[in-house]
Amino acid sequence: MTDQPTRAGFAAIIGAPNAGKSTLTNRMVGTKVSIVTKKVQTTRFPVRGVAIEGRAQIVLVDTPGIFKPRRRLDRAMVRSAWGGAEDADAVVHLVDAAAELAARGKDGTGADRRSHEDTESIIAGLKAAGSRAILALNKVDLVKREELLALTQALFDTGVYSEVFMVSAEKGSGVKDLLARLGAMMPEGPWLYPEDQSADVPVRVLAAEITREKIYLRVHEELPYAAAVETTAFDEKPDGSARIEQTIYVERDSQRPIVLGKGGQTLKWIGQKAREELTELLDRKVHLFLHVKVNEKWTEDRALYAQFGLDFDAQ
Ligand SMILES: Nc1nc2c(ncn2[C@@H]2O[C@H](COP(=O)(O)OP(=O)(O)OP(=O)(O)O)[C@@H](O)[C@H]2O)c(=O)[nH]1
Ligand SMILES: [Mg+2]
Repeated sequence: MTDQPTRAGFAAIIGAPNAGKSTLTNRMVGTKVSIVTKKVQTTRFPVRGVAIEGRAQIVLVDTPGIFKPRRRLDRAMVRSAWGGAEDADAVVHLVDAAAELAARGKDGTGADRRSHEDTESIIAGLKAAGSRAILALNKVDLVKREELLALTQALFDTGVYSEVFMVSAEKGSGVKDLLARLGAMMPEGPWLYPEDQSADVPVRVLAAEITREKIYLRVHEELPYAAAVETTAFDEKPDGSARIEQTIYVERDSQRPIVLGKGGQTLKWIGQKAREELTELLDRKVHLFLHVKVNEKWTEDRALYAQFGLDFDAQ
């Protein structure tokens, strides 16, 4: 064992929105590094999580979903996802097998068809790049084994995949095998991060993401895709606790009362849930202060893009 060389590299996870990329990343890292919701387009910028597999360190790059972009933020997100794939030693194309099967059958919903179209466009992108990816069929806990065979064959026939894995990111099945394969694909070399580091996301950004997840969980029906969270202050107090201030940006006046809720109850819930998770993450007492601001132009704010490492001018 000890005479085996160490390995380290990057594995990008790309796929349509909602395929389960963040769930898979968290599962492989063994702790939560990226937020997960039922909503599409949850992840907005590449998030690095660090997984260890024997002597290999695999830096997983969880990327935003790839879809047909319309707005500036969409374009920046999709660009960053492809950027993550270009720089990687291995690319995993994660496909929601349940949505894909439904879209190919009779009972597919609009969401299934959109997922299918996005998957097709990713295949076209991989073809154009001339790269080979690992196909990972996700959510196999929701589908019948025998249905997977035909789907695997159809996808494999596109010629853009080197191999296929069947996984359930949520339940964990098949994930170990995929991780072992990724470990073997990493180039020989020293590890890129200290052994005990599991994420490479600035803590201010991670703190803002946690609050955004709680907003999505609570008001995802009423507030489609319109909120951003910025950590404006992060101070250590003499007693060892952390004092965090965050601003929640919404696009319209009418969205403010949605986030606040009756008598401020919704915002209180969001703050409480976020604080609980931050307390665990930071392993210390947390004082969290949330402000809600209307900023019609937050999706046109260059500085906010820079904070998340997104390209404001992506085409
Ligand atoms: N049943 C089942 N659900 C899953 C599985 N993996 C993920 N999900 C669910 O799928 C939804 C989307 O998961 P995410 O991990 O946020 O998906 P994503 O690909 O990161 O989505 P975006 O960031 O929006 O592109 C969540 O509700 C997950 O709980 C799985 O293996 N089985
Ligand atoms: Mg995600």
